[in-house]
Amino acid sequence: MKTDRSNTEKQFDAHASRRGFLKNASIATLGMILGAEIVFGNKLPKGLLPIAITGDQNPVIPGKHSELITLNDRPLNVETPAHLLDPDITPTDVFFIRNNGLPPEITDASSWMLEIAGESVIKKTSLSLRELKSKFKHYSYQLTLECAGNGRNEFDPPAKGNQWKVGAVGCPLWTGVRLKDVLNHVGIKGDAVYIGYYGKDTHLSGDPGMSPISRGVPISKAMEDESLIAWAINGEDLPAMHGYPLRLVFGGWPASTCGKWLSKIVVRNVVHDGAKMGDYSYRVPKRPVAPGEMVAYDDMKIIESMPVKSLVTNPKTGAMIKKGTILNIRGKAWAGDNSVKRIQVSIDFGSTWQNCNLKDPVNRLAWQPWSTRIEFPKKGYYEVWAKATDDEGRSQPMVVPGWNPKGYLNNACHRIAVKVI
Ligand SMILES: Nc1nc2c(c(=O)[nH]1)N[C@H]1C(S)=C(S)[C@@H](COP(=O)(O)O)O[C@H]1N2
Ligand SMILES: [Mo]
Repeated sequence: MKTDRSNTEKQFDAHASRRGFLKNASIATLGMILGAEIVFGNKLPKGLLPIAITGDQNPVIPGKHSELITLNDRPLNVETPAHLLDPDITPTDVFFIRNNGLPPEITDASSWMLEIAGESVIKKTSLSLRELKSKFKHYSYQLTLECAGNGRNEFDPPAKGNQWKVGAVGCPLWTGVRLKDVLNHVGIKGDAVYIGYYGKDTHLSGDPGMSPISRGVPISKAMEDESLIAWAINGEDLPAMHGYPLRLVFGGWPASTCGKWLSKIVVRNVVHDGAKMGDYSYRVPKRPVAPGEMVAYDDMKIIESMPVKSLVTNPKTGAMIKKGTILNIRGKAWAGDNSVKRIQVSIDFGSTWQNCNLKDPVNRLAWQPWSTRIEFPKKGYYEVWAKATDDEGRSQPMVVPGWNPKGYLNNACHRIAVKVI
């Protein structure tokens, strides 16, 4: 069980370290974080920080909904409250942001090049963005991207890293070309086992020789129909923070595989060994471990398809309902490479479950909208819990599952609070 104390301490630590960095930042830097000049910034009393970036009030991030929750501002990490994920296609202005380094500043993408290299490529090739768009057929898919650390805030002992609650997930419409069409065009050798990506963002240390993240997927995932090199989200160019002008998109796998500001793909004859492919990064123990246990790196494996999970997106937690009203409840469910077969809700803390209506995905690897109607027996406080089951019969656990060193793969049931008055 998690104690209140550890939770409070965690929040305090995160708050203190953020403030520590910001305290030393110039007004110009603070303005850059905000994406707007701080007018009268020179009059801000010493020691006071703009409330829009301390977390005391939501930040104003250009192009983003004001209700998003900022977990870190260097690098920028921002999550979505569950109720904003209610539309079937996630709008760009609510889609979460996860950066490991500092995004590049790209104003002109007309000369953007994508290099395809690595031991298992037949001929090292460079393609311009224009060639990519003109040489290959375009495809659009709705694909679910979820950060592997989504839900990390519930692990005890706490796992270091962004304390994501439920909202590091979304399912926008992506447009681009199939990675397999590009790889087949370039030609890959029979010994290819993995692809890796490199992007144009820079390491937090400022060291130009260090990559903030360079991950990838096995060749089998790379060659799937829905694996895209994308330039558009919801019919528009990718915004700067989501990888303009080009990124990878692999639905159902840790979103860390979806390289942003994509400039190079390597086809490897070994498992890609770029930044954040080893140690505890995006890896979980091969066997169940005790909470807090020191796990040897050799006992860790790379996370592949994400586990079954769901969200209640309507009503918003904290909803007040008049006695006698039937509540129309809605949400989304997804299951990595699998599909969701069943979704149920409980209003009695998991004692009994009611089946919901569940739609098919619009395409493979898109999340599935669900809905039902709930009647509450009397006035009082309730929680609605949602539980999805995938097509192989695996269900979400009611409480946080297997502890792991970095706090990945928490697919515990989502809970919302409802008061019947
Ligand atoms: N180049 C690059 N690509 C990246 C990252 C990054 O820091 N740099 N973050 C990864 C991680 S951990 C996630 S969860 C997703 C987040 O994508 P988004 O910010 O568009 O939501 O991008 C992935 N691709
Ligand atoms: Mo991530």
